[in-house]
Amino acid sequence: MSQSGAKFISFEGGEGAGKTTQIKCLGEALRHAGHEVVVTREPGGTPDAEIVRDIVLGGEPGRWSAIEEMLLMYTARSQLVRTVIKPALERGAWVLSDRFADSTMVYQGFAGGVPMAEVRALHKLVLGNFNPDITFVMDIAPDSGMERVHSRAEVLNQFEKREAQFYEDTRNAYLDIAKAEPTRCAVINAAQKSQLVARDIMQVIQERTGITL
Ligand code: Z5A
Repeated sequence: MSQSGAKFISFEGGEGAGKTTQIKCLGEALRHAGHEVVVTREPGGTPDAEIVRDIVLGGEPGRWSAIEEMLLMYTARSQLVRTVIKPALERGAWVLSDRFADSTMVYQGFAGGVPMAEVRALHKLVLGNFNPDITFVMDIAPDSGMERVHSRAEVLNQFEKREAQFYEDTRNAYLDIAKAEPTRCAVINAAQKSQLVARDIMQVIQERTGITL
């Protein structure tokens, strides 16, 4: 579906792993190499989906059941894919997404208790076989990631107020997904300095797409 080698790339991982930082860096490198780049995030990425983001991330843990969260995430995702991601790929832009469907599998599935088969069935219903070409799993110990989040001194969202075990579960779930889907996923050591993380990401992009950055 994408034109002239454009790729859909998602960044996944725990809080404070550096996803936003690395998307900025990769986006700049791709633009410098002459590519159009569309950066988006989940939940969010369209005006309506940003409203869903506020609804689903706000408040306290337990405000929504995991199934309710999953439905809200897929409602927002459906519109984002239909109105932003697919059109961008079709005109040859690279799309970099701060989180995508693996987040639902990890947060609402593995950690939230929605059976994997149900998450997969909803994905199939809403998006068919549509998935990122490359997913970077930004791996960092939860304590280190949360330290970065707390040092930003922003208001914490309801996912950032959960018990320590939740963050361990989500980290392990991401690593399990990466192990099961090595062709799509690449695990990146996100605990390194930003420049080294960026170097590892560029290396994977070059190896898997053949472009030079
Ligand atoms: N969620 C869900 O449950 N189900 C779903 O389907 C989807 C999402 C799509 C979105 O939160 C929440 O939604 C998420 C899961 C749930 N749970 N949480 N929390 P969000 O978008 O607000 O938060 P996030 O995705 O976890 O992003 P983040 O906390 O902003 O972290 P980040 O983007 O990975 O990191 P960053 O902003 O690039 O960096 C964080 C800080 O660390 C910042 O001050 C940087 O300057 C610093 N940083 C970055 N890299 C480094 C390195 N390498 N060394 C030192 N310091 C660094």
